[in-house]
Amino acid sequence: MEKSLVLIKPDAVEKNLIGKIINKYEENGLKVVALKMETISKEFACRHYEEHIGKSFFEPLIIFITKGPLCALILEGKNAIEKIREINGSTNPEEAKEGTIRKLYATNNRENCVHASDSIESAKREIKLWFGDSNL
Ligand code: 3AN
Repeated sequence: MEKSLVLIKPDAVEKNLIGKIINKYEENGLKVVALKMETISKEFACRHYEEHIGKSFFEPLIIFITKGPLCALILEGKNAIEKIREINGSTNPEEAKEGTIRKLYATNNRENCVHASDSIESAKREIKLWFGDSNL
């Protein structure tokens, strides 16, 4: 069993897509084991996206991710990290496969509805950051 940190980003919350997105994960056998809704601070957003500090898209990314409420979840399942990234689709919705969340609902490569941990190491770091040690 593996755990991953997923964010349903402010664009998706704004478009009333929380239910549809969680349904995609659940119907693929993933279990929601923690969930909360929050508007995060710029400081917290910088910690979440620390690997992107200095990149050209960093500043607008921080403005976007802090602009309204988002939904943070821990999902658990077999091969969860890889499975969730397949369900989400490519960062750029134009390149995302048919049926993926980003193909269905994303606007562009910034406003792309969802985030998911990309490795076991980043899942551990992100779960600890968002939900604390006891949820690892
Ligand atoms: P992913 O979320 O698909 O793993 P990352 O980790 O490379 O993508 O990027 C983190 C976030 O930064 C993306 N989800 C997206 O919102 C934003 N982002 C990535 N690349 C770009 C880009 N070229 N232009 C604008 N925003 C980007």
